[in-house]
Amino acid sequence: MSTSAERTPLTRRTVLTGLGLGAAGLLAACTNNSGDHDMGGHDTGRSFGPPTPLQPVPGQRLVTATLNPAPTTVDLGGIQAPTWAYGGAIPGPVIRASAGDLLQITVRNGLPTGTTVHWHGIRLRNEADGVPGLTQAPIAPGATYRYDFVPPDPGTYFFHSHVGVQIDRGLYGTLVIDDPREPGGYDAEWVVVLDDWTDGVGKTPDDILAELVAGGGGHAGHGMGMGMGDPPWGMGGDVTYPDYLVNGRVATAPETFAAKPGQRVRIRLVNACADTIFAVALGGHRLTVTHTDGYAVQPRECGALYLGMGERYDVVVTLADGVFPLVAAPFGKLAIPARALVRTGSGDPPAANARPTELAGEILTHADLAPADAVRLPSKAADSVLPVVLGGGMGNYAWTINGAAYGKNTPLQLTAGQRTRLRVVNQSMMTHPFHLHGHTFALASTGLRKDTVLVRHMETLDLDFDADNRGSWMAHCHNAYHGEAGMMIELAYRA
Ligand SMILES: [Cu+2]
Repeated sequence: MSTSAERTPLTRRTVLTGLGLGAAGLLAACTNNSGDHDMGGHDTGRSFGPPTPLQPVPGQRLVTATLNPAPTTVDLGGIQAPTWAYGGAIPGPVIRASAGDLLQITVRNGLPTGTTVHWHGIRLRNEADGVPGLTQAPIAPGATYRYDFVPPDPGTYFFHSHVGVQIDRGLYGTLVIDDPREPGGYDAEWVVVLDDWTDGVGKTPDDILAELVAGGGGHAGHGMGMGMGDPPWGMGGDVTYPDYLVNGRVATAPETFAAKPGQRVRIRLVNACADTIFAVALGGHRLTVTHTDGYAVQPRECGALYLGMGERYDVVVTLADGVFPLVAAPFGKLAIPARALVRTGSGDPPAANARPTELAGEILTHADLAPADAVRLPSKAADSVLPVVLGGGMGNYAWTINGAAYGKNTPLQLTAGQRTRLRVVNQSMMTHPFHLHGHTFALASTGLRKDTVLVRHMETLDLDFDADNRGSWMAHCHNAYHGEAGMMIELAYRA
């Protein structure tokens, strides 16, 4: 095994395996060359040693947890779904720590294939970022790997597999980083995780990806184009799912949150979907948005908000008296919305397919928000501007950044210490949730701090960040199918 840190020249093999488990599996099916796809497409020509452990420094709190990704059968609410999950349930566990704590998270891989865990939104040390072929080799079946890192920023985050389209199984959970100095000001806190679901009840995510890549999305029968032209996001995803879930439950068997009228509740909303943007509302209530992607915003009231794949929003709501649906309506897809129920009094729940009137009004997007002053990126001119052109379409299911798929496109070069601007230009006809690893950015337009942002079709967004975290990082579309089909790029620091 080579210990060289040098880049290995890209070969056709590297490019193909760089597509990950699903596409590599497809390749194997076509060529009868099983290659290394069982390990999650890790053969990018780089080699990785074991993770470097960290020990707590004096005064630092140590938080440990264990994740057990394994095959299991989950109950979606009367629907049994064989799938892969952390600890036998979806969503996976909530891992909770405070900013500055040392986390040591042990992953015991009970899956029949390689896996990794990515700590989405956390500005962490590169080797703990969980990207196969870029920051580590996949964790082999039966093997154990420990992620040691210190989250610097409080907020609502989540974690998920970064191998292939494993995120579209049940391999996700929530990571809450508390701010010891935050006053709080609410009576209860709920974590609400949204998901689009097929595994075990419809096709597997790997089969869907293989069909999309082989046939072009328009011929794969996955509902391409539904909702085309709807504002503000254009087409509503590539995949039609049998079910949409709130905290792992279908709308006909929802989770019920109990509270008292007049209580103030903080709701941490996480979109763990592979392919679905949701509009979220709590019937009969106004929501006050307080954070997005962990960062405080200037509080903004709304009736409903959009939540893209990989995005998180925190809202505070003062509860009325009765039974109310907390609804997540898939954007641009014909489906029964996902929901939970909020019960503060007597009464019957609304019908499973009821749509709160709030969803018919204005729906908030990131463009309606401004950052809290305390989290603004210090004002500074960009030292470098790097183009990130999102391209491709459903026709041949080729999704690209800067004109080529991941592995064929040229890594973006960062210079340590520079204020860097990513000029994200969406030249495709779909909205893409653009996600940056290892750093968080400020939208140049508003200063809003985020790590994942919805970029509308034909829109340009300038995203500013300080290149202050050395390593090899990924930036990609958080539509799992787009990412695996090539809409990813590496960010590399100059020596
Ligand atoms: Cu995309």
